[in-house]
Amino acid sequence: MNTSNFIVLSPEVQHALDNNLPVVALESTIISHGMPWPQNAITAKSVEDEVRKQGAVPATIAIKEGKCLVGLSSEAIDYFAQAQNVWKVSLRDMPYVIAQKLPGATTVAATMRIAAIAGVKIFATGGIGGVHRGATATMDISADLTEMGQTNVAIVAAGVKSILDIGLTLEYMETLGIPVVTYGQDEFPSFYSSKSGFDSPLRLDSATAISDLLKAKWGMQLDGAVLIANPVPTEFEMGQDAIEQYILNALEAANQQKVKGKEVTPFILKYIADHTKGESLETNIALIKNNARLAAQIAVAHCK
Ligand code: PSU
Ligand code: MN
Repeated sequence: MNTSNFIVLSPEVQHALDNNLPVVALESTIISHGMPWPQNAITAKSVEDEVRKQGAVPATIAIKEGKCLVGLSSEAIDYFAQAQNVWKVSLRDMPYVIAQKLPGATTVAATMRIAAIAGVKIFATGGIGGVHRGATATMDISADLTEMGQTNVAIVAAGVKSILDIGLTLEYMETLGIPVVTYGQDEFPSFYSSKSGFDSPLRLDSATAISDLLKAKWGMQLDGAVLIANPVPTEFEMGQDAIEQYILNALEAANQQKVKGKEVTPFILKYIADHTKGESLETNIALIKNNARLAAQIAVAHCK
């Protein structure tokens, strides 16, 4: 396979790609900047197990010593879960972190790009970045969206967190030509909750139907991502009103502490985790495992 000099596939991922076996990409920002130790390492490994149980190969992606790693060892997961100096790497940070040989955890945007270069088409995560509340003034719009407008990877996520402006995020995805498909329900989910108050633009009810949509999109050279919104399982759902108050408090704290740029999303996520006594963390872990399962089922269907 013709991969770039900057990409290193694990033997397991290399073998799977060489033999057209299903592979699911996983991001590392959620490990280094999205959850506390040790739940982050435990979750990263159990997410990989969920992918394996469905008959696919997990490819967790991160950057180390000048290489984009596609497929991490258990030791490497522990490293990214514990090290204090790991960069949060979106697209604009990639060349610097690679050239300076710094350790980097990849966001949705960076993970997608590396996955696409390696030949991995299906990607599971918790939530994507999007258009922030107040973006009409701050212009804080995640590079995840622009990357989704151009790179051919399907992302399974639990919708969009209401730390973002969900309506504007949906509008922006429409502008970029990104199909938004909710799995198994009509309403677009909002991460902690299966509800958001917004209709999903599209709905499909099986992994095979989703794989067919991917084949039609990319077969028609309609480049870019598909967002597959997978609602959090109801037993782990949090009430929309309860979470809204924490989000408002988090946004207020970010504002007061003058948090800016790439620090905004991790700050808000950490604030919510710290102030919900672990309930949000439990929900987060459950939904990412649920996303890994669906992503693996889509990857399996897509290889047929
Ligand atoms: N939203 C979440 N959980 C996350 C992130 C976003 O609910 O872990 C992470 C992802 O890695 C995402 C990144 O790609 O934050 C977006 O950061 P920014 O808004 O700075 O682009
Ligand atoms: Mn931002």
